[in-house]
Amino acid sequence: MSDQTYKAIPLDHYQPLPPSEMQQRADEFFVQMKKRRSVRAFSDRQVPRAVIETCLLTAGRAPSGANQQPWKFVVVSNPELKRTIRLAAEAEERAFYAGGASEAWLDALKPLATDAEKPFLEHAPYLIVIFSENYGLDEQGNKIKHYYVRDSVGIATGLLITAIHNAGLVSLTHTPSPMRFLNKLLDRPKNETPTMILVVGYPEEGVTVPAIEKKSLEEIAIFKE
Ligand code: IYR
Repeated sequence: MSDQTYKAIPLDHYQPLPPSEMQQRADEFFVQMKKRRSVRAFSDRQVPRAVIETCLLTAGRAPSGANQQPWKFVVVSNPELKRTIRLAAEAEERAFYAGGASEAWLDALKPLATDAEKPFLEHAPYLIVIFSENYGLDEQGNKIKHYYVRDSVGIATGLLITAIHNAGLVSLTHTPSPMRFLNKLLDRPKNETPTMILVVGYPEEGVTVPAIEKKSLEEIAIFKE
């Protein structure tokens, strides 16, 4: 048990913005984020590793339960390893699409026209495999309980997706189902659970995306004034 509290330090760099500038920045950010789309076909054009590193540092700034930062990002660019992941993911996905998934699930997915073929797992320069640390381990190997793991990793993933978009790259949240095979392929211990593969790179030339709509403000927010 920890018997110490953190030292309190000033909130540095905080500068409130005048409301007009606040609105302008909120608007500009929204304009940028409206352009974010999940892309399912990637070019094999290389991405500088330093950009990925900085985006990961941004993800690592996410708030987390008790500041436990229960995430691990395994960054795969090795072509043979990407191929192995593709083959394993496609095997799972073939079973999923052939009836492993419920009728209702396959029905919900139908408009997106996805299938078991995942060539992007080989074409994209980076696969960021995101693991949740369900519990920690102390020096003696005792389990340390982690709190709000899914929420924390979800927030970090959101920051990562935003950082990648902001850097001018595209991504896809890919969730082969089930995906425990990733522990073995990537040598991760059993306290870590894979939550998704974030596929990162440039879009394939001429790529199309589905004409989906996002909900309106009225549909997603309720104000009690
Ligand atoms: N994991 C499958 C199926 C899939 C599931 C959902 I929910 C999606 O939004 C998209 C796909 C696949 O990647 O094809």
